[in-house]
Amino acid sequence: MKVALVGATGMVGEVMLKVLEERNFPVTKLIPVASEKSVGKTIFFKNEAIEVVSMQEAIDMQPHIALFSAGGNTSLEFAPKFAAAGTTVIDNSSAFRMDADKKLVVPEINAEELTPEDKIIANPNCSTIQLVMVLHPLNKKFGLKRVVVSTYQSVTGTGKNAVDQLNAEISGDADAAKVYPYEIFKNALPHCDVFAEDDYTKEEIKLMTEPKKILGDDSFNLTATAVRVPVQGGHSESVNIEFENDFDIDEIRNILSETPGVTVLDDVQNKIYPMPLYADGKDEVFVGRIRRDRSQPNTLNLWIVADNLRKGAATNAVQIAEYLVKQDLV
Ligand code: 2RA
Repeated sequence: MKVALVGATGMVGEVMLKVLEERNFPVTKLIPVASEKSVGKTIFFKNEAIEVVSMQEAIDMQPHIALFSAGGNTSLEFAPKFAAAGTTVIDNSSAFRMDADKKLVVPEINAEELTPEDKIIANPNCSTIQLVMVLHPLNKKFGLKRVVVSTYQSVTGTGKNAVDQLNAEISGDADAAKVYPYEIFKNALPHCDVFAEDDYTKEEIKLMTEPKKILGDDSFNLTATAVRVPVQGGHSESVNIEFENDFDIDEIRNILSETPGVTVLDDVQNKIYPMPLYADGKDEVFVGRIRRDRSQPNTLNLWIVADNLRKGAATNAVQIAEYLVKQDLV
């Protein structure tokens, strides 16, 4: 497979390279693509130094698959050009996620929707992916009525500059470059992405819309608050779920334990619960603190943690590519 990687020098792009190697994806030629200023730089893949090329050079090489993680504007401009040249694009930006004619895919949930005609496939937002991996099996069994999610999101979700800001603030560098409107160290910012309509942020709107498309179910209500915290290993989410039907806690645990890609870490007496410190570098979605919400019937509280750069972005995208290859869709 000829695989283009657009955004190869970014934080997610670097993880995509690592995941492609780890999973031994059948790459016959890797085509790293980055902004004009990075053309000519070298990246390493399978111990081989490969030169970064321009977008047009990559399109002209007609890759089978192009993995994009270079921002929405780049995706909007160049994903259609790759697709027109016959390449199947898997885009990690928000550019196409809610387009009616584009598929929004978490392979464990809805990969079977994919067809050879899907030339631009959207990779969901990181905080969405970990949420729906848990909601999907529970929705099938008990029916979702209302979901309230509060996130505690890693600075890695904003990119390298945000990680640099945090580390500079920790080391007391008064001149640290500011990515966020305030200091992030010793702080929590209820401000992920930009504010849109109704004083919700775009991150919260993604969390309130993408899950319904992925689950193929808009019968339930969903509200979200997204918060940035000085963490690097992954995103955490506190989730309150009201079901249409009652449930048994042990049955909840069993269902989640048997869900591919989900790992239950839930033994509070022994201080076992999901944490970004543990999730960092792993592909599983970890769930714990599973307990009944006694304030109302048929309602559950739980805690979900996942590495937002891996299952939240790079691994999910590569899993989509694996599905395309396995089903001969590319
Ligand atoms: C964030 N989910 O965490 C967004 C984009 N990666 O900032």
